[in-house]
Amino acid sequence: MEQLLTQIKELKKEISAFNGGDAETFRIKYLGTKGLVKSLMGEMKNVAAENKKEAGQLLNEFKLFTEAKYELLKSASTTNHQPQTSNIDLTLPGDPVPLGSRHPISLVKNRMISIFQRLGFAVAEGPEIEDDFHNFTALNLPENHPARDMQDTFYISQNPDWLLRTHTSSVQVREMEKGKLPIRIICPGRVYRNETISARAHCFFHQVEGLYIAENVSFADLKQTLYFFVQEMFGETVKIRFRPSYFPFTEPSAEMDISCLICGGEGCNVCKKTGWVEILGCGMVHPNVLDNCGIDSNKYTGFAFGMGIERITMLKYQIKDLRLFSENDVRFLDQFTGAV
Ligand code: 2NL
Repeated sequence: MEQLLTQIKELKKEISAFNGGDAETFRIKYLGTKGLVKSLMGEMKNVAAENKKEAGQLLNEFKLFTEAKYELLKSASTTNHQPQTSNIDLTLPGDPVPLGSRHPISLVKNRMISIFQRLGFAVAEGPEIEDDFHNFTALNLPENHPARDMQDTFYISQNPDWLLRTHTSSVQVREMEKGKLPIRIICPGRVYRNETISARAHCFFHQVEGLYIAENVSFADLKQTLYFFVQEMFGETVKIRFRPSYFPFTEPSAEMDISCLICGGEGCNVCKKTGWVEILGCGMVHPNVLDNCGIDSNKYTGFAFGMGIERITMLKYQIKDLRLFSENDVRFLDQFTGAV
């Protein structure tokens, strides 16, 4: 047993230091049918019965050690002995590496940001998991408003209520709470609503909301800001119109349409023969909202608006199914390589 141990120890040293030839020489010397591993195995019959188990383990471990060295020599020999000449034409262009492209939602979002930045709007961001106050209460939504329903909003917990924000207005509430005026921000980001998924609805989408609060801000400021936006986004010939609407957080409230980009107002399928397509909701910030956020509604007024980035993107690129945005199909995404 003692003798076997010293023998293995010596051989391991020898093997570790082996560099006297190629892998095949090594294999024949140690692992071949007449190799040293085999002959050591043969010694087993001379080991006393009570030591057989331990000796067997030692020999097995030694065999694995030797095989590992052989594998190492084999892989080294394939990398070291490259042929001196080859048929590879080094002047051929390489295989192209697919670079990917910006997602259409990001393209449109970035463009929207840059348009509003030119009007002095800063970008504000906030959490996607919100509390009830910032998502609903501060925005003048009564306790029993249907948007608060489990059917419409994803709740993470109830009492206290934590939820996935249903709009980025919550970010604007957080900005107003900071108390630094005037405020001129846009809030891009992902929002969540509990909807049945279809070509027109999804359980999440992207929004850009805008908020401008200062002294003497008027509806005329709102109209001019949004007119500038659509001209930059869709071209100078685009027309706008406002229709009265209702939101709990604005008064008065309106929906804004643009003249149909497909038929130019003549009437087609996209505009359902009306010549107009709705693109956003807006209004003057409700005094209750200002008060809820600690802003003096006697001194300050403001306007706000909100729009879906998916909707603007679908109009701009004539995309007919909302689900394409979240399916990661490269045949769809590839088409936006180089787009702006
Ligand atoms: C829509 C309509 C709108 C707002 C969002 C807003 C935010 C604050 C105060 C007042 Cl903090 N209003 N946001 C106002 C009117 C409409 O969005 O259809 N969005 C997709």
